[in-house]
Amino acid sequence: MIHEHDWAAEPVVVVVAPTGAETTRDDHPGLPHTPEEIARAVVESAAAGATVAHLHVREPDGTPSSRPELFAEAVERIRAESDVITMVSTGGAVGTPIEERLAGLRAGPDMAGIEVGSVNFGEDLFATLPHETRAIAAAATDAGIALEVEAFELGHLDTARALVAAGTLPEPLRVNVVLGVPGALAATAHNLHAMATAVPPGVPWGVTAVGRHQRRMLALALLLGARCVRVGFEDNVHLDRGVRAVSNAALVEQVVAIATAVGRRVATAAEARRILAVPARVAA
Ligand code: KMH
Ligand code: ZN
Repeated sequence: MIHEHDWAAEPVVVVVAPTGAETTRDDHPGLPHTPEEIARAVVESAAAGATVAHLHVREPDGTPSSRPELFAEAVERIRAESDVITMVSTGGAVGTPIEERLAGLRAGPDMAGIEVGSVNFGEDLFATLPHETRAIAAAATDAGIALEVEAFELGHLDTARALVAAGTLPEPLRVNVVLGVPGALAATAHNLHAMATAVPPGVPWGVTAVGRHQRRMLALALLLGARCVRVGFEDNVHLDRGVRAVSNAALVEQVVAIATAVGRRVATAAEARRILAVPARVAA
């Protein structure tokens, strides 16, 4: 829900998604592959203002992976050098089987994404059946991992609400609105507004916009009161048309500049934990 009067009152959480599952080194030669490269990108992004890292892992050759030890190493390295909130993907790559989609949870991250429905994804189907959503929700809840719903369509918000009512998704609900996936919700101002107004009151919502409209969609999200904005090579590798970002951190710098220009302060790590209701970690 959009709160008309407090759009600037809360700082904005900057999320970095450094790798994803679809971007390749043809798209950007600096795409992080190894846990060490992923952690370095996250730590650099943290210095630029990011306080959450949305993580996928790759095999050393860049193949999308869900090996638990790769997730564990990435999470461990990030925690050793920053206070960034770690969030693993349970979406994986298109076609990743559910057992593998659960693998990142074994790394003990602070958060995990969760899909509550299916969409076309380019030429593919990115399928998440109800029993798969239930499996992810149960595994994350058992492990004390906070969940963020990845909403690719308006109906996913309805489903998320129903899952909370049924006790399948624990409260508090958190939502990331995803725009610009070919075959799903397009990156338009109308769609962003429709999604933002459909988020239940009090639920922190963020925006991910895939591709060339990212900057404009995130600028609009900042004005509409989004609590989180996401950048990173998972979604887009360009600062501007034909201008590749030198690093994930450069994309963070750009969105921080946009936030500052429209009067949104960027959240500290402690503020990000408060906004997302993710408890501080107790030192092991
Ligand atoms: N790679 C996409 C098929 C997520 O992380 O939850 C799914 C995805 C969403 O990236
Ligand atoms: Zn992802």
